[in-house]
Amino acid sequence: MKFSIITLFPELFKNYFSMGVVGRAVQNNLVSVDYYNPRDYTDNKYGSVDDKPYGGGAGLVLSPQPLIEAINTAKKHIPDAKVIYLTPQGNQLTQKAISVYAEEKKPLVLLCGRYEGIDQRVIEHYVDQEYSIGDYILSGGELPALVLLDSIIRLLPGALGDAKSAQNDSFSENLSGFLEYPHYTRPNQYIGLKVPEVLQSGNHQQIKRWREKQVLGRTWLRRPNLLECVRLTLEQQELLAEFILEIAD
Ligand code: 4F9
Repeated sequence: MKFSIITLFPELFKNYFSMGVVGRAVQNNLVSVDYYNPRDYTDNKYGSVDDKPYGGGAGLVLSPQPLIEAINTAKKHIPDAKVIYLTPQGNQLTQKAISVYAEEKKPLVLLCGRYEGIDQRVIEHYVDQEYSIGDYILSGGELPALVLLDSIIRLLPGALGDAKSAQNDSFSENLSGFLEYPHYTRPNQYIGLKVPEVLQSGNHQQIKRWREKQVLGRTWLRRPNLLECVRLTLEQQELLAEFILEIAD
């Protein structure tokens, strides 16, 4: 899958693309990444990429010319690419949207803003989709772009060592929007802290039941809004009732 990143700070990305799951995906040619720095596309002699906002106000706005030139260059290399702008004004980025991008494998141009934002004409005429990664303000779109990249790349076939481990994650289609059960590894006792007995029992049916109960209970406790979107089976309702009784003790 091809990604083009439009950023004033390409160096911010390079370490991330050299390590871990994402690094391996690049090494194995599952993913290619190109950078376009608006700084390299300015047509003014000062090489400036930003200017004061029309109408007044604090901060600077990224000028249309260097951004559009960078987008056009990226699109010339990859004509069918979709342009995504990372902004708090965008749609909430969800696992659903991420999995659609990973399945389509269409090339993406990720546009990263800085300062107060980018000229609205770029958004209206050159951006296909706007995404927010949450209701907070960052100093630029680079971290949200990395979040989007990471979440797509790990879903690409062959990116994860263990093909199954993507499937069981919270929010995967598979668990359809529940949180995950808790995980434990050895030792079974550490500074007096114990691993739940059932997980050491070897009884796979009981383990499965306990995990399902934790999935439901944790979602109910921590993210009750997620339960509004699903209809629990009778068995799930029973498990959840059991969880609620157990934490009441
Ligand atoms: C983008 C924050 C997407 C959250 C971009 C400042 C941003 C952001 N989600 N904040 N520039």
